[in-house]
Amino acid sequence: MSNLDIYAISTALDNAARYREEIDPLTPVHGFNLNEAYEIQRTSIALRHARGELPVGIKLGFTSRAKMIQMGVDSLIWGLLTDAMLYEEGAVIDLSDFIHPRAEPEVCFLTKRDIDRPLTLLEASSYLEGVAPAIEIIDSRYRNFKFTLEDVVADNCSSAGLVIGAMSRNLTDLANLGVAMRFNGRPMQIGSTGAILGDPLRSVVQASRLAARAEMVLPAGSLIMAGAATAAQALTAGTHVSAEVTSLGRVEFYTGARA
Ligand code: OOG
Ligand code: MG
Repeated sequence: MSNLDIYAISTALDNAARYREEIDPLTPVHGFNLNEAYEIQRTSIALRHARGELPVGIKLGFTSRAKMIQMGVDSLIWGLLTDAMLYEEGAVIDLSDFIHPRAEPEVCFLTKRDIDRPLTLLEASSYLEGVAPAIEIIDSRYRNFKFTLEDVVADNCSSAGLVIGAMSRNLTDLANLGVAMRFNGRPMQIGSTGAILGDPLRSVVQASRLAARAEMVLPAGSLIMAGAATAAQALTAGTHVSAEVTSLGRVEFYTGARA
């Protein structure tokens, strides 16, 4: 048994997110393992729930090579989403809500049945209500976005913001759709949904396995962020940010000036 102070570490990460103050990576000092990192993640999200934030679903991270290479990390991870992370589509998002935010184009699923066991790829779509183009705003609480796998898991996989476009029921043929993220109309990241585990539906399969392993039921009506199709791009003030996924449509927001 380690005598790791899970609660103290969770509180430090929660405070870093709440007060937008970056911190040094924690593993060099505390040396926790992956299981402990997920325990820290759950404990720090419990602090948000205690303040009234509601669970809205989960996100997967490092489901694409582009992201693994950008961040120097090579395992699929997952984090917990709350309603406080949701921003309205088309909104002006104040960058002073964040430390050093980056945007990445994703697809987001909405579930229609409880996911309470590991699913196969064939059954995944029958658990889904719809799919939408989405932009995730990530904001590592660690200085310069530098972390180990355990650090980023403890930090709830850098989760900070979500902008989700209109849901479509077209859940077939998601495996090779064009993805383009534009800043002020200029293409910044171009890719394909195929970059997400070969088919973003596989993110639903992975989510079902991870939830089952954690003995967690993902209730009907949950969001599942499939993971970025491309590398993330740093956000600056005064930018119109859009992500377009062929046949699913476009999602957009604006960045407001820092205070
Ligand atoms: C971790 C989050 C990874 C994704 O879509 O791959 C992620 C990070 O890059 O800071 O959200
Ligand atoms: Mg992401």
